[in-house]
Amino acid sequence: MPSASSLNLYTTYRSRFPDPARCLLTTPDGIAYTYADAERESARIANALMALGLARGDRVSVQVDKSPQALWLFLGTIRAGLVFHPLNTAYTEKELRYFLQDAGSAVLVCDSRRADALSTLCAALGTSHVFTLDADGTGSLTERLAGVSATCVTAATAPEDTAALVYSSGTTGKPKGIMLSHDNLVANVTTLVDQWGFTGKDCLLHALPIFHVHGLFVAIGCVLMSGSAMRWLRGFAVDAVLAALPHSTVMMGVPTYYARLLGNPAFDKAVCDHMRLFISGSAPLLAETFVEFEQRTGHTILERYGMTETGMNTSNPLHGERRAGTVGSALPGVAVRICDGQDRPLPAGAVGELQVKGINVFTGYWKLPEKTAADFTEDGFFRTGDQASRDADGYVAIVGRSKDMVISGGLNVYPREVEQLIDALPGVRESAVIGLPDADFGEIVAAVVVPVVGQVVDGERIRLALRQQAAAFKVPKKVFIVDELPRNAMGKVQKQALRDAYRSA
Ligand code: MCA
Repeated sequence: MPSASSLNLYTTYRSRFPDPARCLLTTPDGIAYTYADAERESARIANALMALGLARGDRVSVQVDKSPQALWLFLGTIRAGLVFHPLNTAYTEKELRYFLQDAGSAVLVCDSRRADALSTLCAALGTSHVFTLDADGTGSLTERLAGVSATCVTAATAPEDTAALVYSSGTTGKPKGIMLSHDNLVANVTTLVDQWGFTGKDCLLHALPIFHVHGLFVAIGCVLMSGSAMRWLRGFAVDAVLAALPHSTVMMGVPTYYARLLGNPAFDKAVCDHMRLFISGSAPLLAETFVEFEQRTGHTILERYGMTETGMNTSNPLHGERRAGTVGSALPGVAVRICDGQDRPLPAGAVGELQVKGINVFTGYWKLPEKTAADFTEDGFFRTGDQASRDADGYVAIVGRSKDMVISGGLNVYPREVEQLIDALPGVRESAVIGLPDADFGEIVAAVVVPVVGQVVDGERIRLALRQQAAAFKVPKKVFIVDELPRNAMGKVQKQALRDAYRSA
């Protein structure tokens, strides 16, 4: 039996489930799944995983397309007391090798098209179990569930036990595993449901991928914790969103979604008639988008701010003024401060590093205690690396980043990782990767490349070579070939000079 100090994310979701016959999700093909389906199918997956003889805390790595079965897999992994390790479907085999090895995965679930190549990789890495799960819900995982009991006792996990391991790249170019505990995820989603007014009457339009914090723990979490329903789209497509909006009440998205909707004249007040809330995050929402959206639909987008390490930290209010260019104020239970270089809090209006503290903040980087220690202050605040200011009313505005990072369409890209790949290509002496403004993605990744003297390199070839090694969202959309990079007196590449030079290229 669970002890008094146990807390499992699934059990918490389950405690808020409505009548089991209520609809949980409707697929793009119009197939409806109920809360009873979620309970039954996740139990079968939990039982099948436990039957493998895995130990509590073992990592289940998952690189699959969005499907209801993928959601049952997430829930089943949590119920079994295992650690869910979601992977972007865009990752190449080279990237997967790193993730599986670093995570020490016990299980990999992947698409059947990649099964042969990844089974060989897993055999080499010691990942004992490989299953397939395709977008249509078929695969060896589903076959394995035949005859497996549809009831299970959810594992009693401690609040600080890791529920999910989510990787994010870093300034050194090596992705880091972010350990999110049951406690972190429960605390954050409980706050969000309350702050954003989710009830069983809501229907969330879900177009996000489910391998990131935004689409999984925030969007699906709010639905499960409020007993509401969702309409699923496989990905973001304007026509499909326009068709789903009249049947939905809430939408969550990255700014690119809202910019693309505004690009279609059919997106107007009438199509949003049934909606109560549009939420934006994962990247800065341009004030122009906020204003145009309001003029076109009568809705003000609610912008909030979070990170994989912390879940959501601040939010504009459900009731009250939503201010363009701000991410709102600290969520209940989250302490937010703006500090100088010595971790001293600054007064209202001053720009400094945004630091956060609360149960929402992750327990640490996987196998990187020194990196974890360096990213927290002595008094336990997490250094976000974002530069921000807070006004006298508590509204926070993110004004820049101290980390060298590009956010493209809501996905973080670390230049160092891309530079290392480019620099290893034949004929390349060195490179600098920067973010350039883009109307669709917010920012795009661009590379400025210096060839070895006497050699010729071609931008398109560089893109093609990178495409073999890295997910497409990391591949520079633009490549500029130059004779040398601008450097300061210390020899450091002046990225701001490059951004200024190529801004309008
Ligand atoms: C796809 N591509 C991209 C991106 N996505 N390039 C740059 N940035 C991107 N975000 C590439 C593709 O690989 C392809 O390249 C080309 O662009 C078009 O591919 P397609 O599949 O058509 O992509 P898309 O439909 O245009 O996708 C753009 C998107 C998608 C809809 C904005 O990236 C998306 O859904 N982003 C959401 C990401 C998200 O969930 N972030 C949350 C992280 P090629 O032509 O070369 O093949 S969680 C987080 O940030 C924190 C916690 C928070 O606060 O939420």
